[in-house]
Amino acid sequence: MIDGKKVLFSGMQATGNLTLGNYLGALKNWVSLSDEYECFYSVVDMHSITIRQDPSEFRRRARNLLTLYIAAGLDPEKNCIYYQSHVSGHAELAWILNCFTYMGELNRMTQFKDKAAKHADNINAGLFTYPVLMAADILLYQADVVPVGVDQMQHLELTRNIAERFNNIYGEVFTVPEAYIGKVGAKIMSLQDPSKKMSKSDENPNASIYLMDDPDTIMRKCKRAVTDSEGCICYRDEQPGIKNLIDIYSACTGKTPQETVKEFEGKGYGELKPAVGEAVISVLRPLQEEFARLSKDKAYLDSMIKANAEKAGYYAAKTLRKVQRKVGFPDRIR
Ligand code: ATP
Ligand code: LTN
Repeated sequence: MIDGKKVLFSGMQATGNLTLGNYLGALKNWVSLSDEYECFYSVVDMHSITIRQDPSEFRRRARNLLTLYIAAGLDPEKNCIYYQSHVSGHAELAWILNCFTYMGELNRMTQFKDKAAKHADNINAGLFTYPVLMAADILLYQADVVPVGVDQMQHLELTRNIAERFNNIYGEVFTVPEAYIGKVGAKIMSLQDPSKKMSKSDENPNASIYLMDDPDTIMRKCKRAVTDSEGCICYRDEQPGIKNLIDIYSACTGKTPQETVKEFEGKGYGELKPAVGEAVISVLRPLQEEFARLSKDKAYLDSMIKANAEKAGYYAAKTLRKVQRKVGFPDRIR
């Protein structure tokens, strides 16, 4: 608890260009949660170097991601928006938690197996202990809730196990966090293969709408979206392409899928697709404008980055000191 509010932690990696899936499934929910909770939203750049990055490109992407958090509506005066690498407590706690995590547990992580297969030439120790750094992120701020996609549930379960294990040995040190899985836009699928999720690492650019796509590109991608030959605008699993378009339209307009189906009753795909395009354009346009405006305001962004790194550092240090004392590290002489 901070000032009577429950604590929320989440983060995103600055790898690749953000998609509409990232926005509707994550960022948009973050904004809606920011009044209820004391929020920490991190650009988790330390996680990103588990895969080789080009330094200048990486720095640019991380800055863009942080700017996008704010452009999407997260007020940096209320929410702690910061770079993970600016708070050394993440690395320090991760080391301690490494000593409370078993090889067997990490061996079971499916994301590690997937990433190791994808990057067979660079299976580094960081990739293996990635979930421990993630646990440190969350536990450092004593987070009560963690909004994540279903793909991160295994890592969150591990975080809970590590927290409980530590608490069993040393007493109530960590808050054991709960996952928060959003309802709307929980999973946006690829426009080219609706059996796969829309993903920023997809090689086919037509499969994803990127947050920085211009209106013509968005419209073209929506019109080319893979559907079926049923000809009925119905919300059902047998028509995954249409179901996805209904989901996107609903998430962008604030309607329920049922309301959307009603709106398009008796109409054809030729009417649905451009309507989806328009709905997406009207959601992304203000986001892009705000992003462009903020990007130019270097002084403002820098001041927010500095202030929030200090704020995060304050809370991180509090937990870290407690943990260090519990494990028996000697007191500092002041
Ligand atoms: P990558 O392709 O690099 O694996 P990604 O696009 O799958 O990336 P992540 O960085 O893994 O995205 O996830 C960032 C956040 O966006 C997570 O909270 C995740 O659950 C959410 N997210 C990602 N893709 C989608 C999607 N298609 N629909 C809804 N939410 C998504
Ligand atoms: N592993 C997550 C990103 C991430 C995260 C976190 C999410 C790193 N640390 C802490 C929530 C809480 C991902 O790849 N989406």
